[in-house]
Amino acid sequence: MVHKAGFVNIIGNPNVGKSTLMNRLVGEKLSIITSKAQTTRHRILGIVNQENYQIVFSDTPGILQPAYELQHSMMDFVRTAFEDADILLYIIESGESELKDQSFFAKIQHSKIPVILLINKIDLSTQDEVVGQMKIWQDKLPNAIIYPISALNNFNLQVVLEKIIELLPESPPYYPKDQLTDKSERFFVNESIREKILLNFKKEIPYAVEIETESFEEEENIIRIRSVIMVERDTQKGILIGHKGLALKRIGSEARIDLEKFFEKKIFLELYVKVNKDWRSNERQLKRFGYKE
Ligand SMILES: Nc1nc2c(ncn2[C@@H]2O[C@H](COP(=O)(O)OP(=O)(O)O)[C@@H](O)[C@H]2O)c(=O)[nH]1
Ligand SMILES: [Mg+2]
Repeated sequence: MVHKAGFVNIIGNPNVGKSTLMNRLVGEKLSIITSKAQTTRHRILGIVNQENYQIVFSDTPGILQPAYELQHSMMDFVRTAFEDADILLYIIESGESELKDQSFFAKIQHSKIPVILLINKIDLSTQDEVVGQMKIWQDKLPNAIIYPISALNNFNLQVVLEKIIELLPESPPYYPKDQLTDKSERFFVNESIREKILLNFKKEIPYAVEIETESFEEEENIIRIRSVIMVERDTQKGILIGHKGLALKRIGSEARIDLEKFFEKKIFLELYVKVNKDWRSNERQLKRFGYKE
């Protein structure tokens, strides 16, 4: 039997639907999704296993011009995704023109590996607009294979998956066949809490937040979790906790509902807030949170 396996790395500007796409292709909510840029901060693997193939998808942060140390690390994750890809999935939003970083676009143009360009969110466009977009992109990236899709509505994703399988190199699997991702249980707890903070707070709070799960204890009928939410300043701590602790309570109960689905078990989630001054610009803190080697 011929076995195929490879790395299929998803890249693109912020907010185009990279995480939605990976979750759909893998069939699990591995990456958090919001309408805000910089929702995804890490490179997250999602592995699809079948008897005769293994696809290792990578979701990556949206491409941006980094302004502080954390964002530099985020772009390092994008860079590594270019280096080990067997297939690039370059995803754009209907109507979008340029990548936020020209050097990344040049890498796509000169890529020696197959590039699949996905024009996403076509549920928001007319048929004529989609046809026009496909023409424009075929000129810009003559070597790319182009598909219009709607990740949200699961439209055309089966066709994309079949193309990926066709293009996969012959190789033994890279990961055990029962493995779904490279991230730990604690990582998904942290991300779930961060998603609720992104959804509940405007402005700078979500960008100043990092979560650390201090304990994760699985018992027969329940998982007991204690996580700390770190912010950069005292004022942010007050906002996160809210009047009579209501804001924090809401984050906790929304995250718990998602985590009970994800782990298929009852969850007890304890949250508290701590100030970790300017962690986003601190090399040592970024290492501690897994943003740097
Ligand atoms: N209308 C529409 N919205 C989408 C589609 N795919 C993703 N979105 C939305 O676009 C936003 C960003 O999605 P996300 O997957 O987090 O994008 P990422 O930043 O590229 O990872 C979210 O609000 C999604 O619900 C789509 O096919 N159609
Ligand atoms: Mg994302």
